[in-house]
Amino acid sequence: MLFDNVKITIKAGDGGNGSVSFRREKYISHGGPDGGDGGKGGNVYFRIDQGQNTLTYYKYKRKFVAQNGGDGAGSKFHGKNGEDLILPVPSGTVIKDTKTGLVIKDMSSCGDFLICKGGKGGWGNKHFATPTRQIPRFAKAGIEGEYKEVTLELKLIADVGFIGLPNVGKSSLLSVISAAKPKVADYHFTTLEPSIGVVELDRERAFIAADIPGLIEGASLGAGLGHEFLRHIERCRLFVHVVDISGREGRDPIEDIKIVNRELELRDPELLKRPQIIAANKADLLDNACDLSAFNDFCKEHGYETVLISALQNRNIRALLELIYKRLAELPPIKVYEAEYDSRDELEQLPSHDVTVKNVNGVFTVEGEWLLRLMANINFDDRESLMYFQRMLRRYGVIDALVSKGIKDGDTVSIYDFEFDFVN
Ligand SMILES: Nc1nc2c(ncn2[C@@H]2O[C@H](COP(=O)(O)OP(=O)(O)OP(=O)(O)O)[C@@H](O)[C@H]2O)c(=O)[nH]1
Ligand SMILES: [Mg+2]
Repeated sequence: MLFDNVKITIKAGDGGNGSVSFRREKYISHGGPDGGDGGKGGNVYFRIDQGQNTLTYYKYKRKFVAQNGGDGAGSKFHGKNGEDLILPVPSGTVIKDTKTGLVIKDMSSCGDFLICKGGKGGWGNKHFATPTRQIPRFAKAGIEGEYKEVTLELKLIADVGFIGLPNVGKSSLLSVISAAKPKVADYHFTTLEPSIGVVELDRERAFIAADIPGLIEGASLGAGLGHEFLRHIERCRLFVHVVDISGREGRDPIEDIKIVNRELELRDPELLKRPQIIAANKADLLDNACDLSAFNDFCKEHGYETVLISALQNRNIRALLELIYKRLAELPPIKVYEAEYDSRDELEQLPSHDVTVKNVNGVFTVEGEWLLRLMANINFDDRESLMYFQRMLRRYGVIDALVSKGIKDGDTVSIYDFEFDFVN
């Protein structure tokens, strides 16, 4: 069984804690604070691995956790940064948020994608000495790494998908036009997982073709293997519908085309609108007296271009490839799924936006679980990100809470490892 859909959980590393420490040396009576910062938690990235065609990597392991940052220590010792974690996926993997089903990222042709950001290390007390606070006996805890539950769905990347009933010669065709070596045999469901091949017409012209397991009646409802694999033709720009024109198995090619098309339509009516070229295979088995007029009329009526081929004898294959290439050139590029998911929505879904505000010697400290989530996504060196942070503080009542505690302009606000002067 092809492994092409899996739910996993991912957690980036937590930031290490800042340290509380004071310089203690002989002959130095009042050494200042020298507690170092915690290290940053490791990030988690997805990376395309061209060598993989399935999600088998995730078959037995479903939880992935990056390393935490180390704690800071005295003498300004900075905690060690947690190592990043790289999760390999085959090209064409669509990452979705498990809860909402929204697309986070389509890993079809991109560099590494940061899925969970490691938490920042907490500041050691060396940062907190001010003229009015010379002996800071506190440091900041590291910020938690991001956590996500995601679903990985493989949707292969191919220009052309070979569809058709079992045993009609889809794999045979792929094996004669590309270097792919799918298994070919004279029984139904020889192909159990999609295979992909690069088809080169000449040096400049090439396309990618995918051979999927045979579809049968009821495939869209789960019969046979088909429905599992319909997902893999969703991105194809063009279908080559392979039929056994010889009727060797006592079948009628017209009926066969109808059956497969009905399954496409049941899966998604859009699939039926996609252009199809009919490859009437096994032409070598036809005798000269054979009448194909009904078949030709049917194809004409439905606007299907047809090529009579023999994969076995390599007959007319070139003509088929030229036609495929010509049609592809007229079609839009392969679909890439747009991201629908905004990590900022996550904030809204959190069950609570409560905060506790304390006035500790004139410094207003604010704490709250959700703030850690928010801060994990803020780049404090970036003005826009910072403005977003301020808006969220206002939206979720942090500013009001500070005011009700009696804060005045110019007072210091401390939110985990971030401090600023209050201005309302
Ligand atoms: N005579 C003849 N036999 C062919 C031709 N193409 C394929 N075959 C035979 O038909 C049988 C099925 O071929 P496959 O390529 O495995 O068919 P498939 O459509 O991939 O089948 P599934 O993977 O089971 O869906 C094999 O025995 C092939 O040798 C052809 O052009 N002529
Ligand atoms: Mg096959």
